[in-house]
Amino acid sequence: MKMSEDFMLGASLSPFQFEGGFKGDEDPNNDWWVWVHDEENIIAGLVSGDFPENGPGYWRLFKQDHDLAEKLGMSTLRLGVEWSRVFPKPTLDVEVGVERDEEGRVISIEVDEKAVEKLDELANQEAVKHYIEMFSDWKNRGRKLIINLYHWPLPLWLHDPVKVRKHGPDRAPSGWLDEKSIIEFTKYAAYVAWKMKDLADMWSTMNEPNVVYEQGYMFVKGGFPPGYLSLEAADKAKINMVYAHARAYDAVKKITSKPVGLIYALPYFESLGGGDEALEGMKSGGIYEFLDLLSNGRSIRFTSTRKELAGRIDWLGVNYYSRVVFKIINGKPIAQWGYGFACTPGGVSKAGLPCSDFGWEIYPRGLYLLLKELASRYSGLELIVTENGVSDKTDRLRPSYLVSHLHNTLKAASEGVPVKGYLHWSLIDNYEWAQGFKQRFGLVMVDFETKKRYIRPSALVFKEIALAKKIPEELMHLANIETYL
Ligand code: PGI
Repeated sequence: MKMSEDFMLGASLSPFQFEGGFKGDEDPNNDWWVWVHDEENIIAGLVSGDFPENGPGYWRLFKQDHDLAEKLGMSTLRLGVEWSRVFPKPTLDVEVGVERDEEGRVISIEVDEKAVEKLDELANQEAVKHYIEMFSDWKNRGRKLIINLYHWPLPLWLHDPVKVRKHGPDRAPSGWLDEKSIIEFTKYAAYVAWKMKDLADMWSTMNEPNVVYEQGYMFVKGGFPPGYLSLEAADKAKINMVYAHARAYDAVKKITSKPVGLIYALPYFESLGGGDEALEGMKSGGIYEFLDLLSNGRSIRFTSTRKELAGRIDWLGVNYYSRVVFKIINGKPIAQWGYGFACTPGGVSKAGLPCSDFGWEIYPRGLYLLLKELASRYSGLELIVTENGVSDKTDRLRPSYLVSHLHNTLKAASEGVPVKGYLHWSLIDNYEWAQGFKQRFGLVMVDFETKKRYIRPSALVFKEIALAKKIPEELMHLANIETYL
């Protein structure tokens, strides 16, 4: 199957997971840093005891990694900026014009020139310069760049996750639970857009806000900060993040005409035998509410259309790894063990499909079904697969994982779904959050001791496809994951 001439084929990276690796390059000023170093978290087994400062060292080795990406034929990279590197100290005192409705919701934020100049005085200029150097190095190779502004760590001055875990959100800086985060995020977004506007072909405000509020406040055994169980908190964080995205969207759009989007975690939700209505209800209230609000301003929680949220998304980043399977019991969807994200590491799912080192079922057809579903729900919205990959240390499954998912992406495109690119997660092995270094997602392997990069076979498969601008016939056998059992 052929790719269109301008199809964006490449990889995604994030700051926290890739930058660390060498002494002097650490960024200890964010919640994730404190969280993964916390002794109690380590002893409780909430986090691995691995540290990001022992990571692949992209902050220093970015040229080498861009060489690799170029060699593998990548046209596009999604890179990110770390908020806490740019603003290690509070920006709270920088005045901006905040407008609210009768209910107190933040409907507009004006970050004027004076405010941007103040932010410039507060920013860590060395870090800003370094990001510009990294991004320019990629852009100067004539390639495309997507800049993402937030991939999970929050500056410590906004969020103290250990205090929140121990004492609750009322007695510590509480991150997305505090409405202030909307305003501070907007300042940060405006500032970065102002500094780097010529470098990005596309902008993304956030990576997977849904994972942040779900893992932070609902599935607290997952090892994400602040690990504070409260459905009320999850909902508050969710709403504050919708508003933060919308206000940041407005701020970035004022500075550049480039498309501004959002990256979202989108498993494919499926039920075993019927009950689609119950499942649909759950999807609308859960996974799709955030995106519905940003596209048409509507949600059952509000009585009127939220005009200050509607139309605030130019493109949607789709992070797809696996599915979530439900059985409808007494009219309620109940998630099923043995499928999707809930499988045995290295095993076989109940559907007979292979599972990754992480225990995630490999279900490429879910990506096709998801893209079709998104295209019909958000008609006309441009989509990019911004993450798709597999934890597979030995590269046993990755070649087939890659080809089968790309094949399903191109199949959706050939049927008219506006999917404009496929970015693999990831270029190189990196720091997998609470799991540390044991989950290996790289097309390229990293020896974390020596920081040496070694090309895995799947990287060569990627290269063949990138150079041919299609999946060559000789690789099509890999599109069928079942044959690799
Ligand atoms: O786990 C692989 C990658 C992470 O390394 C990325 O930072 C993150 O954006 N991944 C998988 C997902 N999201 C990302 C899919 C959703 C998910 C998130 C957290 C599933 C389980 C835990």
